[in-house]
Amino acid sequence: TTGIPHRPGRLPVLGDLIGSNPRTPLQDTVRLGRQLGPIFTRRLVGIELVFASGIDLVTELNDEKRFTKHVGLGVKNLRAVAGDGLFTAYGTEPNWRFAHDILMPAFTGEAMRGYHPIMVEVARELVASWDAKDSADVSADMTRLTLETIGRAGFGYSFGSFEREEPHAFVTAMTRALRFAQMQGIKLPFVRRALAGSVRQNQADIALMNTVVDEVIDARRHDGEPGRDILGLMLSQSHPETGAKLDPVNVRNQAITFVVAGHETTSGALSFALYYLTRHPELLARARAEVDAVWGDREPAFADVMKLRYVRRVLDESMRLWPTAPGYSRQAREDTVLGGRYRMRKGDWVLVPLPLLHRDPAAWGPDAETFDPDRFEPAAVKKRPAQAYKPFGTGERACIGRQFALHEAVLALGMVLQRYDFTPDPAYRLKIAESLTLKPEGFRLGIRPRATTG
Ligand code: MNH
Repeated sequence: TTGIPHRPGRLPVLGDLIGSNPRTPLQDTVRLGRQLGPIFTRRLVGIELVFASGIDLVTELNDEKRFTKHVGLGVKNLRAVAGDGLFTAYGTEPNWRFAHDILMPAFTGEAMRGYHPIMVEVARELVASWDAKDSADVSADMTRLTLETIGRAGFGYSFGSFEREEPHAFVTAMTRALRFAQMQGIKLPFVRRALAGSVRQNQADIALMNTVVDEVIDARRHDGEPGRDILGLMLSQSHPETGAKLDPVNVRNQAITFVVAGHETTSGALSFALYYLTRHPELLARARAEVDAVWGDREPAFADVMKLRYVRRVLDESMRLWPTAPGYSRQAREDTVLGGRYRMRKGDWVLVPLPLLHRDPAAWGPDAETFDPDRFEPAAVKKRPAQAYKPFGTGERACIGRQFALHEAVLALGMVLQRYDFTPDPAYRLKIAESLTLKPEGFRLGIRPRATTG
């Protein structure tokens, strides 16, 4: 890492700890990266991280022949909760490809057609809940929508998200277990002591998650038909060569993985989209005009959803500025040299902070910080480097749920634009909460059914 820029004034023991806030590691990295350029390092308590965010370096890192996903740092800590589930599996673990092959049919266009009525039903519940109030905590309600959607569409299980004020016990346990897992990566003495005090709570949380998942699986087993959703495929499909089925522990790990990976990210994307639309009334008017022209006041059929090209671009552009899964890591398959200068041994790895890649002026031009959905018009996309936009990751380990998330998000955004006028709080300044994912914090909107519709 010699020769790679870092924060000026790095200290011998504390490294770059000064100026870094444990609650905003990603936003700190973005701020630093703006000063330091396309590759830089941060040293934090005993570990030195390398970040590469320039389009040329990322284009190299995304080359699957030279690099592959690195399961380390935050992702590795999650193995305490999600084990060998798809997201946290090592590339060398046989269960990764096995589960990937079994689950691919749950994410085809045909599969989306099957999920569509369920997604509409959940969006209808969001609308019903908004009809009953005059303002909404946007991130909280989008999380209700996305959690409910993955539960019902993927597993035939309802968390009852719109019926309750407090989160479902599963969600409380999951959130706490994820936080515990993340903290295990922090070697500071006071953090270690705090963790030691919550070991029992953590055991109880994991036990509760396992119990819920096992109940969902048992209910499906007694149903007779396994079905073609995520759960059904995991229970019924066997390996084409060996005839083996996914082992029960892996099925549990996948269930937890899909609930975690399948809701926070989509929820954040919807929330950022509503934030940007309500900040730019002229763009909101364009998006709504599209909904009115394409859907009228009807509920959308499956094929109507992706006809909302502009609404889709609003989501694309929101995930450009704030990709809700804000980065990924890449490790060298063999000894190599990155960017013609930086020597990497086999296994050495680099982080890709997506908000920086997505604002690199070399790929996006001098106005890269401006919100402008027209960047995603086909002609504009064609002019950009292929690797400039990666909100769903890259290569073989890219997001399996991309189509699912986009169908769900375009549908839900279309339905709320169709039905509501919004009054944003002019005093609100975008504040971003970081957990595994990013979402706007404290973002409320006034909501009122439009005069022209029911
Ligand atoms: Mn998703 C992997 C972003 C929605 C299930 N997802 C990834 C990765 C990114 C990502 C980035 C790659 C991470 C890495 O390289 O380490 N995912 C998103 C975003 C959204 C999203 C921005 C919504 C917007 N993801 C979803 C949904 C599901 C899902 C919805 C499930 C229904 N994602 C996954 C799984 C993986 C993944 C599973 C791991 C895939 C693998 O490694 O095989």
